[in-house]
Amino acid sequence: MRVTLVQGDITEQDVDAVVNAANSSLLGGGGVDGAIHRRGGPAILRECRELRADRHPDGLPTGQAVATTAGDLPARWVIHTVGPTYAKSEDRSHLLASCFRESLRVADELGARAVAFPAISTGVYRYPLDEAADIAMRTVRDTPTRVAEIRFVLFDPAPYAAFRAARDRVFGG
Ligand code: AR6
Repeated sequence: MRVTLVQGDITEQDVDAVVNAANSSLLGGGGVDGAIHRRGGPAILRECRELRADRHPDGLPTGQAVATTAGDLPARWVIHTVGPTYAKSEDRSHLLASCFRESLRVADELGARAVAFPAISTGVYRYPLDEAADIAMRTVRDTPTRVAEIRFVLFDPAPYAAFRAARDRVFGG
């Protein structure tokens, strides 16, 4: 398994599956979620509504993941996962780790070989970048998977630098 880093837009990645930093409604939002639905077109939202009605009437719980097709995106699938909001008073790192573990489990079920992840929870959900990056790297290191490439796609220079430093810490520079 290779861990790669790209500074760019996750909706443009030519991979088997892209992971969406969704919310539990599965009905769209801002950030990565907004970009994926905008670029991917209405097919993704249609499938999200069906998943919501059939399997998650109360919403997708934090830390879990589900897949839809990817509509007009270059990828074949979107794996929607719900990160935790950051709270100083409570350690929610297990929920963020669960997003990566569950997304890789779904990727294995789909047979995806290359999977792109955004910096889940570090935008609207305010998780500190360095912490989120360490959790991401440690969890992908410790999760057995048939995925051959895990590509972290960071929009801006600051998250890119944080994830690169975390990769060096966790995997050795
Ligand atoms: N490609 C890659 N990274 C991006 C892109 C993009 N196109 N757009 C933003 N980022 P966020 P969260 C970065 O807020 O914190 C939504 O409303 C962004 O700079 O997308 O998990 C959902 O519906 C940040 O570093 O996800 C939820 O309600 C990172 O992606 C909520 O936001 C994640 O930011 C989820 O919040």
